[in-house]
Amino acid sequence: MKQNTLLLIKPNSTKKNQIGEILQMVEKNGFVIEELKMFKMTSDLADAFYVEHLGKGFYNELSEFMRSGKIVGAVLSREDAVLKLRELVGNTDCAKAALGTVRSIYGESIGENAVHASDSIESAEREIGLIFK
Ligand code: 3AN
Repeated sequence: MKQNTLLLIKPNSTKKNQIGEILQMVEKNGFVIEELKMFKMTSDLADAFYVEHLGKGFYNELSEFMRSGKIVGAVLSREDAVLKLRELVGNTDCAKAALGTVRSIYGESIGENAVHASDSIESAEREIGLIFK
C-alpha cells in the first residue's frame, strides 16, 4: 500500500552539507518527495515531537541537539514507505546500523544520528501534522 512517512535531516547533517546526498539516497530508493521544508525546532515543538521521550535521561540532550541548527523535513511517499524508510535509515545507534544505511554513513552517535524516520503509520500522520501544519 502506498503510504506517506516523515524524514527529518538532523542538525549534525545539515551543518555538514549532507542534505543533497541524503535526499538523493531516498529518491534513489524509490521514495517521492511530496513536501520539503527547512526550519529550526523550538523547545515546544521538540517536547511535542518527542513526547514519548519527555522526562527520560537523554531528553535534555536530545532537545538541545535538535534545536542546535537547521532541520530539513520531507514528506516521502512510496509502497510501504514507513517500513522501507526505517530499513534505509538503519539502527538508532549508528555503530549498530547495517552497512550502507543512512545512519551508518552519516550518523556520529546514538544522539547525533543524522536522520529521523517515523516508526509507524500513526506516528507518521502525527509527526507530519506537527511539522507541516
Ligand atoms: P528512532 O529515531 O530510531 O526511532 P527513538 O525513537 O528510540 O529512535 O529515539 C528518538 C531519538 O532520541 C533518536 N533518534 C536519538 O536521536 C535519541 N536517542 C534515543 N536513545 C538515545 C540515547 N540512549 N542517548 C541519546 N539520544 C538518544
